[in-house]
Amino acid sequence: MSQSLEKVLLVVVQLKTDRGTWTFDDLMAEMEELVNACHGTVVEKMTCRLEQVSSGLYLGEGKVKEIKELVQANDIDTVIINSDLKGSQQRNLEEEIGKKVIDRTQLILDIFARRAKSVEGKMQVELAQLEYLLPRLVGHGVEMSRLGGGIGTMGPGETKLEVDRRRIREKVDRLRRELKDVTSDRSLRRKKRQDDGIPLVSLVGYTNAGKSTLLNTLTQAGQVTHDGLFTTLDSLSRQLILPNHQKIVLSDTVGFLHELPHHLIESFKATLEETASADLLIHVVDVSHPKFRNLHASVMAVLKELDAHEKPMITVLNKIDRLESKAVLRELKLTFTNAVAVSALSGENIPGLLAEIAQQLSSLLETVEVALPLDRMDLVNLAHKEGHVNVITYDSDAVRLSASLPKKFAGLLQKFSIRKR
Ligand SMILES: Nc1nc2c(ncn2[C@@H]2O[C@H](COP(=O)(O)OP(=O)(O)OP(=O)(O)O)[C@@H](O)[C@H]2O)c(=O)[nH]1
Ligand SMILES: [Mg+2]
Repeated sequence: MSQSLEKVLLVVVQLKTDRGTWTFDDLMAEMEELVNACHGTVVEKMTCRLEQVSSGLYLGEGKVKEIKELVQANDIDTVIINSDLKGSQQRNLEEEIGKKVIDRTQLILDIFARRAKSVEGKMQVELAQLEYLLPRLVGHGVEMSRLGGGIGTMGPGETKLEVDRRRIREKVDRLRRELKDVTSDRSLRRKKRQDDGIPLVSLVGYTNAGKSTLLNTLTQAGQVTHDGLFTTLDSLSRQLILPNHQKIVLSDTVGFLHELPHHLIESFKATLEETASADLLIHVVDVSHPKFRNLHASVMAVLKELDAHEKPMITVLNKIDRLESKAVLRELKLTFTNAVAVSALSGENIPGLLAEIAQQLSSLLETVEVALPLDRMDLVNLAHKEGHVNVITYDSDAVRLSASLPKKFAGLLQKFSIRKR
């Protein structure tokens, strides 16, 4: 059954104090994409430059009146403002306008709630939603009572609202604990992989940059891709063998957004930190986006917050099939760290990217030349299993081989080295 689209009035506010490279048009375009991702349709748009925020209504009274008129004239269901509103401001606006008013964080949380599939993803979103709700829980006590209540739960003198707050705090604590368990399972697996010397390579980038498409092209992972924001929320990892026979694990995860709400960064921290713990980051940039430099900068800002901005990084200049002229790429290759231009969709220059990944990871491999005693076939098998055997000869006294191996395994063979030091 098709759901009718909610009619939205989009209000894009820029504060006098906002500096930066995002224009009204840029902000509007991104907000529109966010609304589309929520099955809303933008029927009216409004911009507003604010000298200062009004504590009661956030916007000036004149603007609120204008909004009210537009809402009535166009039968609008919802007003969405690209700012962070205090609970009281949101309520006051709703009272004035007579319709639902939503801020940017709530809009993004809503998209995340629609998209989360895995148990962990759902828990992370719920945590972010509850933390968003807590400070806003004023006078909504009656509605919240559905969540809990019951005989014996209300302490003497405690108001309904305090009970609701306490219940939510308890739920937040419980979610945090449960998330920790889920996460520690995964970090154990990651640690095992890293102990095995298999490098972890993480795809990072702005939402819609083409990370999942690239994962699919490189590994046939079958990850869902879509032209819209926040298609992927749950991480997915796949093994990949590079042309130099090195095994790596490549992982795709949630995309970033300019000024990603703090609650989301906090509750997705485990996922994001795992991404950041990679041996190599592949930063996918959609160079066909008119403002791709802004998007690149936003991703770098989130990476900085995760303390991962100085990790080894390859910049993938993606969607080059959409460029009218490729002349711009020459300059971009000089501007961005270890840049490789590709089309994840058509496969153009994927070999170039694979070579760059191998190059960046080469320091994790070691080449050994050894003469292994005949009773150490276990080490011959190890070399085959964990690395790449370049040359092997079976002599009457020893098995001589040259192989590239992750450093840990190379160390095990080293005592049989025949290379002169
Ligand atoms: N023309 C063209 N389109 C591409 C290319 N790479 C990805 N796309 C398209 O861009 C859109 C987004 O791709 P995804 O792979 O879903 O992007 P993502 O980075 O995983 O996005 P999120 O999961 O939302 O963070 C899809 O419609 C893809 O088909 C490319 O090289 N060329
Ligand atoms: Mg994706």
